[in-house]
Amino acid sequence: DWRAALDALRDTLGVDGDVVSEAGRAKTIELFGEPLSPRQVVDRICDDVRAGGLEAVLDYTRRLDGKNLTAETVRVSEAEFAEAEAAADPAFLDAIRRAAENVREFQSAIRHRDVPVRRDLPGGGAVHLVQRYVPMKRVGLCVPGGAAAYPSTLLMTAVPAQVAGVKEIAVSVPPTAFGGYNADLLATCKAIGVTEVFRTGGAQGVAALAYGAPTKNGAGGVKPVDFIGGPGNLFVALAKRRAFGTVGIDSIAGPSEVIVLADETANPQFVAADLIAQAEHSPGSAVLITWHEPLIVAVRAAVETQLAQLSRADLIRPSLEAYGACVLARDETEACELTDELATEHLHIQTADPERLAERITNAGAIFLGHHTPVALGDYYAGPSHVLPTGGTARFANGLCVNDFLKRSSVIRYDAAALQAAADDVIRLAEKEALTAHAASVSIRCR
Ligand code: HSO
Ligand code: ZN
Repeated sequence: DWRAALDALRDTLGVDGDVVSEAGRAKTIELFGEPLSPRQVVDRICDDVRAGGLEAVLDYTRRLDGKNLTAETVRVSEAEFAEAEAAADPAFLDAIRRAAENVREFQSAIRHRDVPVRRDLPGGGAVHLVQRYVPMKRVGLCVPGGAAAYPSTLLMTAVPAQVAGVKEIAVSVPPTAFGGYNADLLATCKAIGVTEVFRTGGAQGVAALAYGAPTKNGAGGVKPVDFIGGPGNLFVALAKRRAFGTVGIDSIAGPSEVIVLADETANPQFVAADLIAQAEHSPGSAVLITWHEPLIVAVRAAVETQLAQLSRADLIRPSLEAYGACVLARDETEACELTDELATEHLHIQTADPERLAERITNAGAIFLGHHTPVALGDYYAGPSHVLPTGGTARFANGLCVNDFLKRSSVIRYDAAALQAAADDVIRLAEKEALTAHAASVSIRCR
């Protein structure tokens, strides 16, 4: 039952955070002396960081990550960046630079620009209106580092913020070999000019960014940010939710998903490779929807042969079995309706005329068209951010982009003649609301 499989995946994030698993029960008794739900754990961590500053962050880093860090070593030093850069493969750094350039180009092109509106009144008088955009001053970005290293996620969050014009970017990454001690990740920071990186994972990392985490003597520590973006595990997601209101956040990212929408022109080997690649995120959901039954048979066979040759098959197979599916739709229309209802993170349309089908889809985080556009291009290289809405939230949420790091203000200016022309209407509206002082603030200017 593929619907159940997809629901199961969407539940793995469990952003509600109220369920206490057996493992969680034991672990929280060990750490906190009582069984706590993930939400309660996050509440406690956030409260402690608010009260205890960096010392509390370092204490949780010791207890949860098993790392003994100090006010000095929690932040990546200049020397560590330089060392990482020297150790990095030059060809890798070249690829990073080209990827960053693609992201920069696309994000610059879609960046909101100030919009002026001028209203010249027939009887004289002018109204100037502007929708003005300014970058946030200081943002925090979460980069995961539990199961794999993600230099690409640094690119896909930091470059959009840079293009927005954000001056201060602080990165929170777990203190792991895949995170804050990963030479490729640190070299990537250096390559794109990100200099403030804290080895603080999980909820304590988010709390430090949201509330600030000063040292006792006030020197160093983490300064609070205005906005926190980027993906993470359940604890990161819950902490972001909790911090929302104190700071802005992007949408909450859960496990990765793809729907491949394909017809008889699709290459079953390509489709199989795409499904397997998404399952590699483990958990990752990979669903084929087609109205051409022979394709399902061919894709299933291709998945088997490809898995037999893959080094990471042990990781991928369980994810495919639990969260993968091939769905036979009656026809193209039913396939599109189903796809739209599922509101997937990635949609890859591998049909004869993918543009035409894409027009029928409202809900999808990113849409990949044609036989030569694997999702990996979007993950690493094309230009749109790979931080995308998951779990069906593409019905209302958007992928991260440069504009998430901008704020808008409306700017309004009337001259005397324009105010005179507007006065009667405004006074009438104010009096209807019985707000006579509002009315007076207009009439006092119009004699
Ligand atoms: N597919 C992930 C992004 C990613 N893939 C990073 C590989 N590295 C979420 O869109
Ligand atoms: Zn991916």
